[in-house]
Amino acid sequence: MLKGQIKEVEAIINDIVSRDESRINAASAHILSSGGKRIRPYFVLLSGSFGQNRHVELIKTAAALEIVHMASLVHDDYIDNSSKRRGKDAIHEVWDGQTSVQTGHYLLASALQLISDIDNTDFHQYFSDIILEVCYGEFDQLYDRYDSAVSLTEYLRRINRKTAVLIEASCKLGAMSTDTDAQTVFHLAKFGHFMGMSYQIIDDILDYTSSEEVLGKPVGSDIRNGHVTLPLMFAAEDAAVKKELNRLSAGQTDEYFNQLIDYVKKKGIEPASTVSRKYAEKAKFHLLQLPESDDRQQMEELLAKMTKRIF
Ligand code: 2DE
Ligand code: MG
Ligand code: MG
Ligand code: MG
Ligand code: MG
Repeated sequence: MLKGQIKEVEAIINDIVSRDESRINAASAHILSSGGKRIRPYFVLLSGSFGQNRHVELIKTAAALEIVHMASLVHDDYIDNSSKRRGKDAIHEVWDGQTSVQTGHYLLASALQLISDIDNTDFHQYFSDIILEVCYGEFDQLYDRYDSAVSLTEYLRRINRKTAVLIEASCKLGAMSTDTDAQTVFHLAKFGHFMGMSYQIIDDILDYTSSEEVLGKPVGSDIRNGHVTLPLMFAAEDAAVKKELNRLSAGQTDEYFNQLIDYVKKKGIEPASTVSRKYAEKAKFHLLQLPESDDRQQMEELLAKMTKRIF
């Protein structure tokens, strides 16, 4: 049943990227065809299984959230100057920066159109709030660039905004589509929040530990872009590393960055993984407050998959 629903979500997205022959549609189709795990749609649909099933709303919400995610990736790769996504050339590489900006806007507007079909103003309000949060998260990150003194609180707030908010929204909007009770909505939202935090910390770890072949996107780019993330923050608890980190700037040499990456691999990965695991455990705690079902079981399995993908 879930697979069938995901197919319906795919059909909506496909429709949006094949409206005409324009370059924007070709670029949107390009990001769509590069795959993706459809994590957000899965969690919308699964979270919608705890109350009255409202099929059309769930499918549209799932598609809209995936499209916002796609839009944010198109812009993210341009902002991060990242040449690959899911093993394929990024849009700004195949075409150019202007095309990537326009494609992101097009996808975002299409998501808004889908959500406005749903006759529920709470939905509209919440949906626009989360998009704003994602924008704020990226702004936070921009302002924190090359700031070697960024605090743990600032880091956690930033990853919440740029990543966890959207995963939380998948669970919350899925639940809200079904008129389920406030307690269920609460636990699903918390589950999504903690899973999203765990997930972005792993993304930040993989930027140090993985390879482009495995990840389908360039690695080692956070530090080169001046983004101080959790693994680096832990490594910098060592005074010698902290001293090096204080010299972080855009003009640093390859040798400097490679040295810092080595330090992080030795000292920062283990403690950052522990924090990620703790968030995953919190997510699981909230999930287990809900009644047992096959769908809950699937959510538990997805959580495990998403939060254990180290290396
Ligand atoms: C992924 O972080 C974060 C993505 C949020 C991007 C949001 C933008 C502003 P990463 P990876 C650009 C809002 C834009 C919208 C809503 C259209 O660590 O490692 O850069 O996968 O992700 O590149
Ligand atoms: Mg990026
Ligand atoms: Mg980014
Ligand atoms: Mg990343
Ligand atoms: Mg990512």
